[in-house]
Amino acid sequence: MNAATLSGYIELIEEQGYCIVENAFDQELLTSVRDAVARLEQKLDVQPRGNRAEGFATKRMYNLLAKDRVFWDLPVHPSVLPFAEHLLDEECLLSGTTCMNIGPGEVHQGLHSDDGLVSVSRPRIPFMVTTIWAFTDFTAENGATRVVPGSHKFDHEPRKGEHVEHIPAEMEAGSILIVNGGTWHCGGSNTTEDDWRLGISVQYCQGYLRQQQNQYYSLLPEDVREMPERLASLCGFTLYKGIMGHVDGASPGRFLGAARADEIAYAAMRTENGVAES
Ligand SMILES: O=C(O)CCC(=O)C(=O)O
Ligand SMILES: [Fe+2]
Repeated sequence: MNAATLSGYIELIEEQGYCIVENAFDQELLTSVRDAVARLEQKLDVQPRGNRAEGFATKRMYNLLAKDRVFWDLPVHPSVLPFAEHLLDEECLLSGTTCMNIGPGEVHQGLHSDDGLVSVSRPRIPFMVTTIWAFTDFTAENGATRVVPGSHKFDHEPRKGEHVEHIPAEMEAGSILIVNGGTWHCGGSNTTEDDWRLGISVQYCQGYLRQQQNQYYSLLPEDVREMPERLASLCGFTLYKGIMGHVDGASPGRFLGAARADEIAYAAMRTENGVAES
C-alpha cells in the first residue's frame, strides 16, 4: 500500500474510528484460509462456546498461528501491518488471531471496544488495533460487524442499557475492516437460514501491553525458530525498546534458539570498554 493510499485510510479512521479496505487480499489466500478453517473446525470439533461474547451459534478458534502456518501470512500482510505500525508504532505486538464463523441464529454480540480493559481515561490513543478479514461476504443479515461511527472519541465504554446507533460494516469477501481499539463495535446477529459469516480478526496492541492471547505458550519453539523474523517480533520474541521482555538478559527468541534473535537487553547502553562513562 503506498503512502498516499494509507494516509487516506488513516484520515478516515481518525474521523470515524474505522475504515474498510476493499480487495485487500487475493483469492489464493482466501481459498487456502477457508480450507484450513473448515479442516480445523472439523478436526478440533469446534462448537459454539455459549456466551454472549463468544456467541451461541458462532464457531470460534483462537491462537491461529499455532494451528496452521497458512495463518502466518495474515499479521504481516501489507494490507494490515502498516495500519498497526501507524496507529500504534513499529514495536507493536500481535495481541490475538481469532476465527469467528457466525452461524444462522446468532444474536447481536453486544457493543464493546477491544481495548476497553485498559484503565486509562477516554478519549485516548488506541491501545489496540483490530483488523477483521472477510472470508465470506459480510452482510447486514449474516452478521457483519456493527460499528458506531465516531465512538473512538467517546469518553466512556458502552454502558448497560445505553442505546446508540450502530451500522453494519458490509463488505465483500477479500476486504478488511480496520478498527481503532477504542471504537465501539460488535459481531452482528445472523438472521439468515444458512449463510455463515466467516471473519478472522488479527489484533495488535501496544508493545508494553499484555497480549490478549498468549503467544509464548501457544507456539512451539520450532514455530518461532522457523517463522519470519517480523512475525516472531510481532509475537513478542524480541525486546520492547531493547529492554522489556528479556530472559536473563536475552530476548525470548534468543532464549528459544531462534538464530536471528540475537538481541541482548540494555545493549544500547553498553560502553566501549565496559566502564561507566560520566
Ligand atoms: O465477529 C465480529 O464481527 C466481531 C467480534 C468482536 O468484536 C470481538 O469478538 O471482539
Ligand atoms: Fe471486538
